[in-house]
Amino acid sequence: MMALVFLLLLLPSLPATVETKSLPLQCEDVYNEGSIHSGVYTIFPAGPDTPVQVYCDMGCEDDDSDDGGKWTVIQRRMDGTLNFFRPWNHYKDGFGNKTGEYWLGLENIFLLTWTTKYELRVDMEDFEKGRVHALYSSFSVDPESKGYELHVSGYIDGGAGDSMSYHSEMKFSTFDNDQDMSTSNCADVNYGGFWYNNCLHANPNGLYTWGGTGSSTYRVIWYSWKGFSYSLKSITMKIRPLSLSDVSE
Ligand SMILES: [Ca+2]
Repeated sequence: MMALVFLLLLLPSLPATVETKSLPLQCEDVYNEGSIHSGVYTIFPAGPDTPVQVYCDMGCEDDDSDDGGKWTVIQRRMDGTLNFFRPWNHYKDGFGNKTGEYWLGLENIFLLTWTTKYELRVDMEDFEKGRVHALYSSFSVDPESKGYELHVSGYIDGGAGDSMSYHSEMKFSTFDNDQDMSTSNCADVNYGGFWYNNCLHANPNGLYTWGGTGSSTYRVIWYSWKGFSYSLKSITMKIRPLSLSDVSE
């Protein structure tokens, strides 16, 4: 009797398991299926009907190879060619070109991180060939009903200092959806969309200004490395299921 009940419970779930098995959820799956080179791939964070293009940083092709690769890039600035001063629905759905500058989209980031433990690595570069990073052993984003609230912790220094913890437990804000802790509209004042607090220590989606001087937090800021005026040459936010970090490095 028990065996029969078990079989009946098991049977309906079998076809679905087989059907979705080969669809990569994120870049680690892409890598494990044999695509070991960095580039643009299709992933399926929300299931088979909603393919999403993403840049996969597989490592081992540049001097950042020590980070283990298999990263899903959720945000990238590199040349200032894309406008990041955008409304809520753009940040929710994602925008940009996956071969260049882009934002993956809050809904996709939420779908990836709400069931599996992820780590976050932020790579950045200045205009004097300086390269640093910040690693966080825990990264997740709540559903839209909770304002896509950010949870980031477990900072590990890579020379950049910790400018993300200030943004943890914050909801996401855009100029048309102020969910920050300031009486002002942080997204509007700082030309971006982010998990603004009151307002920021990091502004990866701010205005790209090729360096800069004077206190101007609206630039592409990572305060603990370059202060509140210097706009970074490049910044990349990338995530990976946490279990992988145990076997790499
Ligand atoms: Ca506000």
